[in-house]
Amino acid sequence: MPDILMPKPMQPLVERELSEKFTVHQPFKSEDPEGMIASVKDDIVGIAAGGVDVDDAYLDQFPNLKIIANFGVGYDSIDANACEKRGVIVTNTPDVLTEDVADIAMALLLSTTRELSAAERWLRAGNWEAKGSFPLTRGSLRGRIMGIVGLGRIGKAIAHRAEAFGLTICYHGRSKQDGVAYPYYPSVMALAEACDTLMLVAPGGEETKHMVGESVFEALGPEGIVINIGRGTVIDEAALIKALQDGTILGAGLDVFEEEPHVPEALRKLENTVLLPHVGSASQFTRNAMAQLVVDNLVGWFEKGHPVTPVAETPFPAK
Ligand code: 8YV
Repeated sequence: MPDILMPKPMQPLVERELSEKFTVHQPFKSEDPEGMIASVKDDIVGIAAGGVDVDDAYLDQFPNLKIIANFGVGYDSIDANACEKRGVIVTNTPDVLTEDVADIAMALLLSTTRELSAAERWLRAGNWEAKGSFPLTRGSLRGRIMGIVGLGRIGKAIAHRAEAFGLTICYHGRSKQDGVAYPYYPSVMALAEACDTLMLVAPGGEETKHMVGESVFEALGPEGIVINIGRGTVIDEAALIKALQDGTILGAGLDVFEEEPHVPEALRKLENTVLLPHVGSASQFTRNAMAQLVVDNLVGWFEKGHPVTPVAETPFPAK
């Protein structure tokens, strides 16, 4: 049976199904994880990766590696170009999480705009009875223009929902998309000038790092709402905290942060934020579907000769 490395714990489904077809090495169960990896490194042909940083130095350890199956649609923790140069295929888990993530994006938008978390805190603290009604919210969805950064599968599912809520949609991405009627803006700055609600669905990595900072917040203006469901690194978090503190924008709803699981205290103290612990895809239904896709990619490669969902940098067949 081919040897698979599982560097960190994954869904029980992955462990169960992989162990039927592969020899699975789980260093986190060993008293000497480093020693265990060193003893099998030449045998490892596949990696089932959840939250593992893969760069050239990491790849150097495994001379016979063929495939890395990532648990997650975002694979910014894996240097896919370095993998491509070595002929190592990278796969991710697209589609199966789209609807759940889009739901959470809308939940964050509603919670942030209508201050639902603060309203609930008000009730739980006994303030409704003691002090009366929760103050009227300055924010409302009515008349809002949503600028989506990253109109991929998840971005489109959010747009679909937002249209049903009566929002006007526009977008920015690497390029204008054929067959998409929403207005396109060639930069985040131009998009921010045209909208008041910024929905960030962009992938992580160097290309998008701190794409949203002080000038973008100023362009959004005092009614501005920022929602981030993609990767925390896309936002300059320090600049966001300042913009929220001084009223440059109205509020922010965040599912992702620059240095998870660390969330700066300044952000946690702000009443005009809604903060979630990266739960976009975190239902049992969706996480099981993602886990199954990790398994299917490894089984597909080793039993049928082709992965199910290779990433763009490592297409199959190779170009
Ligand atoms: C992952 C995510 O499940 O898919 C992604 O890119 O961000 C999440 O859905 C999460 O990173 C895994 O812990």
